Parts: sequence; C-alpha cells; structure tokens
Amino acid sequence: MTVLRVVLGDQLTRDVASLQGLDVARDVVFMAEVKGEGTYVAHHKQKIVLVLSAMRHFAQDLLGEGVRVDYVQLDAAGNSGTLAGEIARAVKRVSATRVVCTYPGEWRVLEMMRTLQDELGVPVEILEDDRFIASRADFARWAGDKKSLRMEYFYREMRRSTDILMDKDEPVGGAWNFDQENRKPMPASVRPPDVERFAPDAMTRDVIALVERVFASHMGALDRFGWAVTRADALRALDDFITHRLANFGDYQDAMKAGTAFMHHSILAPYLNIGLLDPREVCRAAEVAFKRGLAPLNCVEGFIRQILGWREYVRGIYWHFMPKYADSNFLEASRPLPDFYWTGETKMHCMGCVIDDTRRHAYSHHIQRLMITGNFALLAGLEPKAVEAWYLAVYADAFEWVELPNTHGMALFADGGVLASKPYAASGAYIDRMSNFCKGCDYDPKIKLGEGACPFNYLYWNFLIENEGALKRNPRMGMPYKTLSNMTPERRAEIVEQSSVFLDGLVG
Ligand code: FAD
Ligand code: DLZ
Ligand code: SF4
Repeated sequence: MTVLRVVLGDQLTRDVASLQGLDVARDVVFMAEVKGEGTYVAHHKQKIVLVLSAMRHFAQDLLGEGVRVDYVQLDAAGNSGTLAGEIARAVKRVSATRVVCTYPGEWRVLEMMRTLQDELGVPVEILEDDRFIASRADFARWAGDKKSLRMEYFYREMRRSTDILMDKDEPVGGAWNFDQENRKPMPASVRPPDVERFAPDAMTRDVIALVERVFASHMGALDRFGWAVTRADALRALDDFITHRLANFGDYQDAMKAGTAFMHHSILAPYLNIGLLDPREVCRAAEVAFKRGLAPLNCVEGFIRQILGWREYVRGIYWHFMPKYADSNFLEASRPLPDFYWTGETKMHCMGCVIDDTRRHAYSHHIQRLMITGNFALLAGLEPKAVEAWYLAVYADAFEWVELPNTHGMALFADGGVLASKPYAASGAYIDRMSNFCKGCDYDPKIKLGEGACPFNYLYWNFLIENEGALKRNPRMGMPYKTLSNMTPERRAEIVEQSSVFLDGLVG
C-alpha cells in the first residue's frame, strides 16, 4: 500500500491537502520539474526559477523531516516533459496503489488529473485546496441565482465569516471600504522604500544556470533574480511590507512612476500563489499592524480587501464559470498582440516603462497591468486569448485561476460583465494624472487628435464607436456615450481614420 502524494509547483505548503494524513513509513511525496509546464506559455525566466527553486527547497525540507520524496529534476534522464508522463512513471517506479492530488490552479491540469485514474489503473483522489478561505462550494452558494456577482458584496461576506477587521457584526471604523481616502497621485517628493530582495543561494544558482540553458529564448533576465524561494524568506518579505510600505499602501495604490516598479505594493502575490504564504496569515499580519497603530485603516482595509476580497472572488469566478469562461469574446476583439508587448519597443512611454519593468522584474503592479497594458489591449481590440497568454507568461505570480478572470474579465471585458460592471477604458488624461510617464513621451496627453496626439486619446473614442452596439445600453456607460453623441460626424470620422492608421501600424 504505497500512496503517491503529488505536490505541484504552486502547492508548496507543508499542510497542503495532498500532504494531510501523510504516513512517513508508507507514503511517497512526488514532485517533478517538467519542461511542458515552462513552455505551454513561454514563462518569464524569473518565474520558472522561482517555481523550480522553491520546489527544490520545499523537497529538501521534506527530506529533512524523514519524508520519502520522489523528485524528478528537469534534466533527469528519461524525464518525459509532462506532469502526466512523470506521474505515470512514478506510479510504476514506487509501485503506488493510490495517487492523491490537491485541486490544481488551472482547468488544463484538472482535466489531466481526471484522466489519470483510467490511464494508471489505480485510484486517483483530487482533494479540495483548502488554502483558499472560500471553497468552490462556498462561492457557488454565495453566487446562487444572483444576477450580478459583485466583489464588494462577496467581500463583506468574507469579512463576516473570517471576523477580520470586524467589531462584532459591524466593520471596524463603521464602513466596509475606505477607497475615497485612497488612490491619490504620488507627489514627486515621495520616494517609496526599497523592497527587500533575496540573494540566490547555491541551489537557486544551479536552477538559474539550468533555466538559462533550457529556456534561453524566454523573456527576462536572471542576473537580478531576487525572489524568496523559501517560506522563511517569504515571511521576511511579508514583514518588510508590513513594516515599511503598508502605511502608504492605500494612498498610493494606483500611482505609477517611471523606473519605480514596486511603489508601496506588497510584492507578495508570487508567495501566496505558490504556497509559501497563507492568505489568512497575511491578512492577520496587516490587521495586527492596524491594531498596533502602525498603519491607518484606509491602507489596512484596502490591502486586506485585495486578498480577502479580490483574490478569493476571482478564484470563485474562475471555477464557477470554467471552462466556458475562457472562450467568450464579448467585444469580438481580434487584433494580434503587437511584438512590443515582448520587447517594450514602442514610442508610448507608459507602455515601454511597464513592459520594461515586466521584463526586468516579472512584476508590475495592478494599475500598470489594468490601466496601461490592459487598457491598451482593450482599446486596441487585441485578441483575448493572445493577451491572456501574455499575462500568464510574464508575471511571477501568474497562475490561470487568478490571471484569467483579471485579464479576460477585468481588463478586456471579454466576459461581457460577469466580473466588472463596465470596461476599464481610459484616455491619456487618466495616465497623466496618476503617473509621470507622459513627461518622457513623444506624444502629448493633452492633444486629442492629429499630430502628436496621445494614442490612448483617440483610441478611447474609437473604442466607444467600434463597440457602440455592445456597450451603449450599459447604464454605467451613459456619460461617455452622451459625450460621443454630441460629437460631429466629421470629428468621429477623423477619430476612426487616425485610429485605423495607428492600429494598422501595429505589427503582430
Ligand atoms: P498588492 O497590490 O500588494 O496586493 C496585495 C495582494 O492582493 C496581492 O499580492 C494579491 O494576492 C491580491 N490581489 C490584489 N489584486 C488582486 C486581484 N485583482 N485579483 C486577485 N488577487 C489580487 N494577480 C495574481 O496574483 N496573478 C496574476 O496572474 C494576475 N494577473 C493579473 C492580470 C491583470 C490584467 C490584472 C489587471 C491583474 C492581475 N492580477 C494578478 C492582480 C494584481 O494585479 C496582482 O495580484 C498584484 O499586482 C500583485 O502584486 P502585489 O503582490 O504587489 O499586490
Ligand atoms: C509554473 C510551473 C512551472 C514553470 N514548472 C513546473 C514544474 O516543472 N512542475 C510543477 O509541478 N509545476 C510547475 N509549474 C506550476 C504549474 O504550472 C501549476 O501547478 C499549474 O499551472 C496549475 O496551477
Ligand atoms: Fe502614454 Fe499617452 Fe502619456 Fe505617452 S502621452 S505616456 S502614450 S498616456
């Protein structure tokens, strides 16, 4: 009776479901580095190093506990290159009589797990991933037959059920949300504190060399790899955020600055998503900082809402609506992804800066993802699947359960409003207000049309014109469509003409 307990690269939590009930005398923990998981989209090199090095450190800790670990390295002889292939080989190698997995983070992997039992001829159990605070069933219960699934109401339920930032039945501070105090532009005099980074140890350096060799053509540089790859270092990263950046998190949450990727953000999503940190402990750490007077309520509530609210909610949306969710294309967007998403070579300074940050750090913060690269993709009508593959590849924290709803639903409105009540479309004025990008740009955010005009300006109106049939009746789009209706036919024609010249010039 040998149980093979599978742990994937984003399940690196000691008490992840498949390790609960582990019998050290009988069971084998199975982990495999496989090329297919690095190439089904061409992941950023830093993301691959983060996952593989964290897997190796996790396996080392298990071995230290006396657990039997069957670990397949990427360059091991006979490595089939796929998770299914390696699980099958391991079942034979250790004569497993049962396989236990934890629910994965992607539909593709779930489908693979579901076919394993027939292929292997041994029972395969897929256990609920209880690292999430709301189970899939909890979300389905909340969704019920509601017509609209807005995050804000889900979040209130989560506050109540976890008792985080609650004063008996009421929210601490008398309100659920303090966003009216948040999201200010950041004055030039404010310099965000440096973010603690972690020097690669010998194990990580080995993985860096391996990834340079095997994934040479992928985006990203490894000379400045600084991600934590152990739980101990991830806890240091949490402490660094709570101590140095949380107190300004809310105020400057939406602000952007050229060359300053991290701002006052936590940079914790990769650790939460691969299992080095638990969402409950991160929320509690922020709550404790508030109780000790180290950070104001608007910042603490704003931060906790991202994890207890958004993170749990998008996971609920993903599993509730997959696999159909990924196939909708409400705005029938079909333009190919321009090459500059990979190279950063564009005259649009905002796009260049965000893509440079992405290449350098496998990171950009939420508003950069949503209102720069996402907004451009929306306005330019880029094909959802190509845009989603890009987001899934380039960020260290990208796993489909969280990437897809954010890209497909929030950034591209491709789900027709399941997640957001209206498209997050904005012109250059918004970018100019929230960043210093426009100062270094060839274009001018104040010029709406013609020579030197910011492309976000005419693309914004062109987007409304192109999608009038789909969006005009959206109650939250009333204002922009009223403005559009006052535009002369000549002005509309000029907008369409300049947009089409610009869009035709985007090479796929
Ligand atoms: P902070 O700004 O410090 O926020 C704290 C934490 O809240 C994050 O670590 C994250 O766990 C959570 N969080 C915040 N916003 C969201 C959100 N919208 N959805 C889910 N969790 C959230 N997040 C991912 O974790 N993986 C992705 O692949 C991903 N893809 C995205 C794609 C697009 C187009 C957009 C608009 C957003 C995406 N996000 C994704 C959400 C968000 O941008 C990142 O979670 C955040 O930028 C990570 O940086 P941070 O850890 O510094 O977050
Ligand atoms: C992202 C990733 C990469 C790059 N490599 C591996 C790997 O070699 N082995 C593994 O078990 N997991 C890897 N992962 C994480 C998986 O892609 C992830 O578990 C699925 O996408 C489900 O979320
Ligand atoms: Fe971006 Fe337009 Fe500003 Fe240039 S002018 S940085 S393209 S918003």
